[in-house]
Amino acid sequence: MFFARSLIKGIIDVVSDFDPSQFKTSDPPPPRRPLNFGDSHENEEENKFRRVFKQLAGEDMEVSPNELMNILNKVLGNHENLKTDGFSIESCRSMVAVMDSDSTGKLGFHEFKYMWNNIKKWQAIYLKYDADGSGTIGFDELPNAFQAAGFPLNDQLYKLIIRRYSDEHGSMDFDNFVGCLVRLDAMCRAFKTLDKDNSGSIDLDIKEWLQLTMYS
Ligand code: ISA
Ligand code: CA
Ligand code: CA
Ligand code: CA
Ligand code: CA
Repeated sequence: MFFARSLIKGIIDVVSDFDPSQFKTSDPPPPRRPLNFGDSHENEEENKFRRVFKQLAGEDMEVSPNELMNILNKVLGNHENLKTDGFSIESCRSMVAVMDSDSTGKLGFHEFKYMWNNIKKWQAIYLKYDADGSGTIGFDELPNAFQAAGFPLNDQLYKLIIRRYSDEHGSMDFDNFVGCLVRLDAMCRAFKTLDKDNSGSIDLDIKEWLQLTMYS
């Protein structure tokens, strides 16, 4: 009886500690479907993605920063409404580093798929929140766009992000938008993993700090 009561108290504590305004880094669960309905379609999608991945990744079955740059810049060719000066090798090296959870130096199937799905989602947000149709996300459009992407930040952080990722007029183009969100998403996930007791703060020593910041 005591055990049951403390278990229920524990659950209530967890539920009431939950802050819905927290950053949303993980994908929503897949929509419910009746059993055996839509499965073949889903497998077909997955198979198609695997086939494309195999071609992109080549012999080693992993996507290197160079391979990533080529893919992204090729796809950009089909999107004239996204203003960009193209993905640079440096931004692709940084995206691979921050997404490379198994430290192979390249993106495996699941690492790549997670990132691709995010880019797909963020592309739609980019177009929707480019309210003046300029092709870029201006400083006045940025808070709504980032909020829609699951990152309701404060003014100080928006300013810092604009300083780092936007041009001298405060406009962010598409490759910078994606580079910024890949990093923001990954750093939030890293924080959540390290903040095991969900206290909102983490404790790192110098080596852990350098591990986190020097390969990201
Ligand atoms: I760069 C880039 C732009 C758009 C990468 C991916 C996407 C999403 C969709 S799937 C597309 O291929 O057009
Ligand atoms: Ca490869
Ligand atoms: Ca750019
Ligand atoms: Ca990897
Ligand atoms: Ca705009």
